[in-house]
Amino acid sequence: MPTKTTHSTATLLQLYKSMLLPRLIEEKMLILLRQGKISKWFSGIGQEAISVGLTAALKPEEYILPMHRNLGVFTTRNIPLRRLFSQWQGKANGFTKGRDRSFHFGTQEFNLVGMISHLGPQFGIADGIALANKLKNKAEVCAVFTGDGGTSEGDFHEALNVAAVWSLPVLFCVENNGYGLSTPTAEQYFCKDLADKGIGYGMESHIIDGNSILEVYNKVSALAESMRATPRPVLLEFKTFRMRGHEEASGTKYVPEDLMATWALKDPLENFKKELLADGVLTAAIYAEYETAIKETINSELAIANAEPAISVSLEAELSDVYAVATPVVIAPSNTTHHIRLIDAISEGLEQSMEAHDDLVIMGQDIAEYGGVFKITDGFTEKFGKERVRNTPICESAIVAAAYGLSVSGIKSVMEMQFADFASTGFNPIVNLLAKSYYRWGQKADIVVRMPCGAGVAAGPFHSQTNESWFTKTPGLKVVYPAFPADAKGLLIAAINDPNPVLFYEHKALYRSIRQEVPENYYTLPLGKVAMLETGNDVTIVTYGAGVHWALEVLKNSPEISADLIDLRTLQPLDTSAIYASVKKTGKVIVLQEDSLFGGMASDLSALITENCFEALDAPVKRVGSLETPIPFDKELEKQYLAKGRFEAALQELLAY
Ligand SMILES: Cc1ncc(C[n+]2csc(CCOP(=O)(O)OP(=O)(O)O)c2C)c(N)n1
Repeated sequence: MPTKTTHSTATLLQLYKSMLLPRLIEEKMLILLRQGKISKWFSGIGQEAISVGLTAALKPEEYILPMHRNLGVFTTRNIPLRRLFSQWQGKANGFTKGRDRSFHFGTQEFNLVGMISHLGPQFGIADGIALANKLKNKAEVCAVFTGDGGTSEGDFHEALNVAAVWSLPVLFCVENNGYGLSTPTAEQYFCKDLADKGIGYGMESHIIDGNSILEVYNKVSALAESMRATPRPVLLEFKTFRMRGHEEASGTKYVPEDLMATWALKDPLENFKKELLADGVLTAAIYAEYETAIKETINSELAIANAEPAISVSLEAELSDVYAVATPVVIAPSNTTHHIRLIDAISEGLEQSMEAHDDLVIMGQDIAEYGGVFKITDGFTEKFGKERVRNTPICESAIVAAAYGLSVSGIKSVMEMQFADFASTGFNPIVNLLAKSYYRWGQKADIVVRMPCGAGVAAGPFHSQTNESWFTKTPGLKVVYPAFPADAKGLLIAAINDPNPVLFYEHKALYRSIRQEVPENYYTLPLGKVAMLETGNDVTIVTYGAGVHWALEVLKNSPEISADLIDLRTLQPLDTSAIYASVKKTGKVIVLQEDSLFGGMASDLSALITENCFEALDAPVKRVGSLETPIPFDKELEKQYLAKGRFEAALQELLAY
């Protein structure tokens, strides 16, 4: 381990200056906060050695995922201060167009991925970035930060586990600063040191004095070098202390004074300064020069940020920045077809996508040699290898976040939820990380989450849900729900080509029961377009998924009903113009969904139709959905639960209105 004497004077002074910069910025920000010029501040005073030492030890191209106390990461990556100041004032020259606050930002320009408030998803993102590095044969590490409080989140455990199983070169950096908001560490975890948690994952871990810049710099430099040569995750616990409140407004009343006094003596900046002065590396004159220069820079950069006008409020800009826009790849279906099941069509679309995108990665539980519980990826490992067809531990949340990490690194991925029901354990990163990413910092989340869903298979409350409405209401997500093999294949290929996060619903009861002629080539169908399956004049039936087949059955048995039958195919974005045109023609509409009725697609469709087609309606919009109960296991109970049994009567009632 190198010591102080093995570093050049230039390196030592650079490390000192790099710590002084965030300290002086913070001191300035605290003044501005008191003057009401900035709104919220999370202080990293006393913890600078960790951010600065680690960032200085890594290469600029290596990704770092900081948290709310890591100003030193941003400054050591040399982000122009004017841009940081603009970010904190919500101005355009920041990194989030005024859409996200203080440290919730990342920038590809500086290889930084910012946090979301939920803390935990950061860890899984680091896994994804490290995986991308491995897949691209890049000898790079990735570092992710958390506080002691964040280590209690399930995401922390999932991400460590995944990184260990996959030997990912991630530095998991825990800044143990004594408190998580007001909660002391004794109420946060029960092991002696947080570093001990590495043992449970078979992971190397180290305790580092987080208030010693040289210890941080030396140990991280050595570890990073070794991890580049031998990729593996390492858990680092930096012992330090939070010298100010959780955020400035919350104070530190609950922190014992003697603890504060003890740690004040361990101030990383002051102690390093003393050492450097004692060794003659730093002199009073050099110090004065640094301080003056940094303060001048802060003031002049702040003046530039202050002079920048407030963000201009544009409705159009807001609405157009929710989804990444890319010219869709349009490939026509071939005339050569074969008669296959829905499940085969999905498998074929996936396989052809793996061929079309040679870096596309599929991740999911039991999807490799076993072929997935539905056998959709059967034979894929032989063809594409285990690196691209990855079995995952049962860690939905970390894998969704890892998929995002792959996307940050420019790699597309498809994640298979074993059952759509289990998306609940990956819910947070889907709705908070993936969905909001493009809007927050222009970073696409190029991910398809496959969702085997639906009832009618006597699978009970936890393997039968069709939970699309958990996601259709979240801006930033696309939701696709095909009912036929040819649609499923073309829409899946389009979803994989789309740069946005897409939830792709596949109904289990249709997997093996619905067959169709399906084009054999690699082709796309447009997202956001309905299919008009039947045309008529008396009523419009709007449905999707299994509902389409229920409606077709009723129409087949009642040829006297003249109906437009609309298969939505995509729920988000929604093809409203096709729906409105039909309703305006027929004057009556029934919306059928498989999910329990309240709060589902049918409710919003009903509201939209009422608002937009009221004058054309000859009857109230009718909604049909399943019962307001969990989904029962017994076949007869399930039959009673499902909307199917009530659809025909509701349709007749509407026609008779
Ligand atoms: C999932 C979630 N729960 C709670 C919070 C509220 N919260 C924000 S930061 C924080 C404390 C974090 O403590 P720690 O990880 O130790 O980091 P520190 O602030 O001490 O640096 C809490 C409770 C949150 N943001 N996200």
